Amino acid sequence: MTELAAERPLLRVIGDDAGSDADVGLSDAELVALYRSLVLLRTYDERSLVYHRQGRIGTYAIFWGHEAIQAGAVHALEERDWIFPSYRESAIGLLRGIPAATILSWWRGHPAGWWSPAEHNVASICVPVATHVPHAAGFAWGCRLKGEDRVALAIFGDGATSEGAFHEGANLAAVMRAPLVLLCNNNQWAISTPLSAQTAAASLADKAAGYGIPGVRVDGTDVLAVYEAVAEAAARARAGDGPTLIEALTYRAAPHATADDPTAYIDPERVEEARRRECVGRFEGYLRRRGLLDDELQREAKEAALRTMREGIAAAEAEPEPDPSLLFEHALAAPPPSFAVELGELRRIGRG
Ligand SMILES: Cc1ncc(C[n+]2csc(CCOP(=O)(O)OP(=O)(O)O)c2C)c(N)n1
Ligand SMILES: [Mg+2]
Repeated sequence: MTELAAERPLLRVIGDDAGSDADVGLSDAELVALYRSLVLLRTYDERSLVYHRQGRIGTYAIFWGHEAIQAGAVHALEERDWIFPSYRESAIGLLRGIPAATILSWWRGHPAGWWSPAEHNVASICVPVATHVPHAAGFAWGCRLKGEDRVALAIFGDGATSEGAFHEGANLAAVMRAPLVLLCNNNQWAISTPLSAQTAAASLADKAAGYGIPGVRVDGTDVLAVYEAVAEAAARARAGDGPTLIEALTYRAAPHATADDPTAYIDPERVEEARRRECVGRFEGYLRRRGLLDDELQREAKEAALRTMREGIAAAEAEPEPDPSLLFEHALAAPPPSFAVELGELRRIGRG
């Protein structure tokens, strides 16, 4: 099942020692900034799991081990480029200045959890699988028509590549040469559906040939490999050469979400292996080999991220309870009478 994917060569930059490390041309300051982004995402994810267990946020989609895909991609883009995330990349906006409180509010189901996409160039978190791919394709095509120098990045999972929306978005973007980067996080599971049940293709990157676009495979736990692949794809898109499909290979080392029990289906040895090769530790090894990371920076980056989270959850919890009438507003121009009855019931039982 998973051997299929592992057999093929992957683009890698981070090696196992200084002799096998490569260089992507980032300055020391940029490498450290990338590290801080990784630590922030890792800390956000670990604290969110705790907040969920404490009943402070709702069901949460864990992205432990997938931080390199998100941080590598964001650092490869310009601020003016747009990001279209799925639920798996819920916190990617942190790297674009969206406050932790806003994203935590989203997971609390609170209206403070939404932002204006145009403020941060980050679209809303997309829960319906793959439906943001055509959004990103249309957006990218629109930018091209308007002569705007912007690239759109859509991040989605292996399961998303089986959806009609993925096909429609990829095909349209390719035909229109839209400046789109299609970044697939192939974590080899779609909840309990393994990759072998998802596709008969030898790799997801192979699907690119059907759209007439380049397909690239990278090690998704290597933040610099992701950076390099996305930077090249974005440059191609900017030059008017259209989309690229990047398959970032990982293995899901955490439950699909807090409501899932993967012990019923996952291979525990593969999980162990994925946890050993996790992306933050690998990048820490790389930075230490280059003399860019010491214990003090490591401690300080973690403390800064923890502070962001403490302040974020405090601010999210300080938001006033929303009025339940919001549940019924902005949906229908002419609400049916049942809405008023249901709102009255909510108020009667003290939920408003
Ligand atoms: C259109 C649609 N169908 C089904 C679901 C239920 N669902 C939620 S996550 C998921 C699996 C998606 O797997 P993948 O695309 O590999 O992303 P991952 O969760 O691994 O990041 C499914 C089927 C959904 N959210 N949207
Ligand atoms: Mg998946």
